[in-house]
Amino acid sequence: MLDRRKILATLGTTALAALAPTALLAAASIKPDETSALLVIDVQNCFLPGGSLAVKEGEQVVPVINKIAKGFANVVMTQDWHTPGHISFASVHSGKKPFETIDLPYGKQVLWPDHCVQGTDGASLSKDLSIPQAELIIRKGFHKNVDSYSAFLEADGKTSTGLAGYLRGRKIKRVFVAGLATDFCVAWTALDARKAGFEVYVVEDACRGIDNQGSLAKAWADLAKAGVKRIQSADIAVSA
Ligand code: VGL
Ligand code: ZN
Repeated sequence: MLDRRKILATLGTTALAALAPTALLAAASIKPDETSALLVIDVQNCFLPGGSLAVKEGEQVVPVINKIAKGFANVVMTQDWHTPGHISFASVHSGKKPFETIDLPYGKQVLWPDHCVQGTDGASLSKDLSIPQAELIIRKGFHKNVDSYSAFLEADGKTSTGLAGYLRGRKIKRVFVAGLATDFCVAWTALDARKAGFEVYVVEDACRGIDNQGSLAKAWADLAKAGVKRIQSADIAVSA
């Protein structure tokens, strides 16, 4: 007959034996290769503390992104890059306030505080990013009458930024998306990357969201439905 201590010991061993290999495998199980690219979305001063459209805890993505970037030979960064008086700014629509919406020819548009105006300090990438190997910086949202959350397609749903062509030309098959904000530019970029045929991962702890009227939960639901994989930075193998 097994006594209580023996049962516990047996359970303990079995539980450990069952769990340990999985736990070990789960750590850093994704190894970026030469067909993988990290997309670092809009880590710009306007979205960081003190910025005009500051994302809560936005600065916390920077060390996480710097760390995972070491695992990638291919890194593309994006910059939200609006004209002065851009159509997405609440300030150009009389009687409208930031975070309200309007209907535009291409659909619903959330209105924002003025942000990421071309050539301003707010539009600069964070000086704390440390990704010297980054190959391309893609700017978006530079047409005055069309917004572009996505790094692939403007909000009219048809004007390409050229990013899909660039990635295909570089033989990239898998993209990892990180940055700001989870529920806008990160999510729209990830969804369009899927539509363009890439395998797509969003690195959750390397992103922060704005969460305007349930937008963060909706974004994660849309991403899951589209087959985008939700991972953590610790899932990515960083050192060779
Ligand atoms: C973004 C709102 C407006 C973003 C850009 O980078 O997520 N959000 N423009
Ligand atoms: Zn913007």
